[in-house]
Amino acid sequence: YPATEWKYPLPEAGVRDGFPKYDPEAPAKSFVAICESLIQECTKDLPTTHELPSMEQKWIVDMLEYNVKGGKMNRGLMVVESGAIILRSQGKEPTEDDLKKLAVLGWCIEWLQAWLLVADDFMDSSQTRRGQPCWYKKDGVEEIAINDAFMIEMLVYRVLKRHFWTEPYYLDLLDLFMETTFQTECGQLLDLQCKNIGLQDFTYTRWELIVKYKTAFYSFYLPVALGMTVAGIKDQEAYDAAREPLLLMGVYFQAQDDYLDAFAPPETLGKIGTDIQDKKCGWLFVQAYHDLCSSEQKAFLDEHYGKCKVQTEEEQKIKDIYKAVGLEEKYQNYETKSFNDILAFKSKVTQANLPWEMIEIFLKKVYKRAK
Ligand code: DMA
Ligand code: MG
Ligand code: MG
Ligand code: MG
Repeated sequence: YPATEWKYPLPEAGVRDGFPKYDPEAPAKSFVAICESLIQECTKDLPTTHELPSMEQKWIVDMLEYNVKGGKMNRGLMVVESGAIILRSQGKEPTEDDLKKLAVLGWCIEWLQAWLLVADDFMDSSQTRRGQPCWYKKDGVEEIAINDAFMIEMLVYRVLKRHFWTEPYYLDLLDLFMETTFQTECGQLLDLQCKNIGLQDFTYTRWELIVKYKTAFYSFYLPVALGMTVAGIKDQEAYDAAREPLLLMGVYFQAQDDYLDAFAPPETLGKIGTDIQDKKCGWLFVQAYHDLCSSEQKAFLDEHYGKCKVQTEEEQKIKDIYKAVGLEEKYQNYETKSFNDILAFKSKVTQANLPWEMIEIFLKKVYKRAK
């Protein structure tokens, strides 16, 4: 192994013995404690293995602390919950180490999301995230944020290597993370290219394509697919059956994100919406522009959408148009419809020998969320 045998400690048995327990009674708190162990573990040897001076080692620790924590941790906790549900459905009560393993994979998604967001905030010219300034906005960070995003991305693979190298499903994990990252990057490209196309091409179909790729795969399919992988599921049909409703859930989740971008108070949301200034092909815009606006309202959008600055009068006027054309009600109806569309997958999922509960608990968590 040209890379692994060189300065890289192979994962020993009991690699997670010193980690705090995952406690199903206090999921969020114990999950965060495991993140702490991971940050220590993946940075402590860098001065010897990678000749990294202590200033840079400290940079990485601080950068991780700043960017991987403070989120809702939905995706990460989903790995543990779905993995545990599947193991139980197979008649195996998850062991302490099973739960730790699932939590480590949960943090791998949270770290994946962290670097995607560091890059996303830079590309979307955002100001705040999770109630604090975006990383690239910090004094002394700026362009270093680009390398930091790549750094977090690769730390995920170092965590995977240390914890899963000897598992029979190690290659499946790598494949899943790499493919999901590529899908997300395709989605981000579709999202970002909107600045180079005309508003008439901001269709509902394009919106669905963007959000399926930029959000649904990594946010909903990946967590459950990881749980299934750890539980030893190899049947391709089972993954296909899980993927369908989970992608729908992801699309619905991004519709919520787009709605909240305009209408949720930034204090609740932890971020200031930028979709109008950024000329995003968002859920609200595609409905308003194509189906609901009068020619006057449409003319206003043509003149100001993607051109006005954040938190200005023009931006407010666009939000007023969204309200005036009845988008709040349309959104409520969309929520109900999505919820029912996802429920309709119950028989397909159970036919693939998967516990329906692993879909249902996440649906209930995201339905009608306010942040
Ligand atoms: C986020 O889309 C997608 C990824 C892959 C990070 P977004 O820009 O709407 O997210 P946010 O509203 O959180 O900036
Ligand atoms: Mg963004
Ligand atoms: Mg974005
Ligand atoms: Mg958004």
